[in-house]
Amino acid sequence: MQSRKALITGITGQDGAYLAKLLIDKGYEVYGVHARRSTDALWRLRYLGIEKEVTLLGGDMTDLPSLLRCMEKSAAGEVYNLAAQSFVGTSWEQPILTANVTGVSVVNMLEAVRTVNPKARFYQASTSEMFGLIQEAMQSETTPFYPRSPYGAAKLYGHWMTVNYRESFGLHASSGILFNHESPLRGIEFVTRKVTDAVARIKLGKQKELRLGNIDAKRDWGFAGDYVEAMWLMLQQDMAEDYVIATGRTTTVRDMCAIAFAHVGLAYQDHVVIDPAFYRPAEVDVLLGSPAKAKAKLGWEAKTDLNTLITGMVDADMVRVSQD
Ligand code: NAP
Ligand code: F7E
Repeated sequence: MQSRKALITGITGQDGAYLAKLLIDKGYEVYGVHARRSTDALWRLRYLGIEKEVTLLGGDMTDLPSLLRCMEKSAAGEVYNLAAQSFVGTSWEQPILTANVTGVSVVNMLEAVRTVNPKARFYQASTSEMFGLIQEAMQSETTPFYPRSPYGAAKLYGHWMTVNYRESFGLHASSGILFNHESPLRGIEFVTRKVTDAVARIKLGKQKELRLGNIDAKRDWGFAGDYVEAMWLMLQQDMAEDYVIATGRTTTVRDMCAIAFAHVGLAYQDHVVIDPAFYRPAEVDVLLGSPAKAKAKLGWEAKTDLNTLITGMVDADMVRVSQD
């Protein structure tokens, strides 16, 4: 039997690496769009032991011809569009780049699919940041959107264009509205990893304090490894649809910190310093997702609780920091 072929944009990111591993384990031939960088971007693929098992194709999300070539060379039947400028804080500093890479580029990928293989199934990495200033206490697929950052607004454009290409051209295009998901492979600028890395450094005597912004913000945090399974499940359905992927529980940054510090016998109050430099121009105060549709239609639910997630990230950072 011929192996199934998948193309992942953003393969060097947190989700791209976990998704590539999942697909390889399922017997897929995995291709990734790889934007040239002057520094090493392959550390996550190496961490998961799959650097040699994926085929990287040169390309950039803002360069349609390169995406057309990636579609042709890979002959992919499933396309997972994960590439983005994904850090909310940076989106106020680089709003135009964020609009191009996170928003308009979704249409580049949709056009590449439509041109080269309109039968390919397409996944768009949408986000709970589209709910922003929440319009319902628990956000679901029918909750109105109200983005609060250039990132959220760019993602909302990509989301609606995915819906539009499904309705206009009949593409099998699904949008996963994923709430925050974390792992030891999370970028260091995001709050969970910033905390777990700092906890390890403080415990090992390499750092004294941790400077944070709004620790009263609440997020619905899950494990990235669980969430990539939901992406794959969406593309196995007969009908393309949009799904919220979340745990259904929300926690403050403060309580997440407490878990991380307590794991190594420390109290967060002794080390966390509030620094307004990390406040955002407009905050998303609370997010809480309803995974009811995903459970009913995909049979998906989050397997990893916050305590297991955060303590596992601290353990991984203890190993990393001790080898620095
Ligand atoms: P991430 O770690 O920041 O990865 C982003 C990926 O996009 C990287 O591989 C990056 O490549 C690539 N990329 C950036 N600009 C590019 C360009 N111009 N051309 C080609 N590739 C480019 O993000 P993540 O956490 O894995 O998230 C995956 C996707 O899900 C993103 O679209 C994100 O916005 C969305 N999302 C994430 C979450 C979450 O909680 N993690 C929740 C909802 C939605 P380099 O490594 O070379 O920079
Ligand atoms: O912030 C607060 C911050 O940067 C979480 C991305 O993957 O998830 C992510 O976006 C909260 C915010 O993630 C610091 O103000 C306090 O309220 O970890 P974060 P995010 O902004 O929720 C969504 C779903 C995505 O789609 C995005 O791509 O934590 N916070 N102090 C801080 N945040 C950071 N980064 N650093 C601080 O010092």
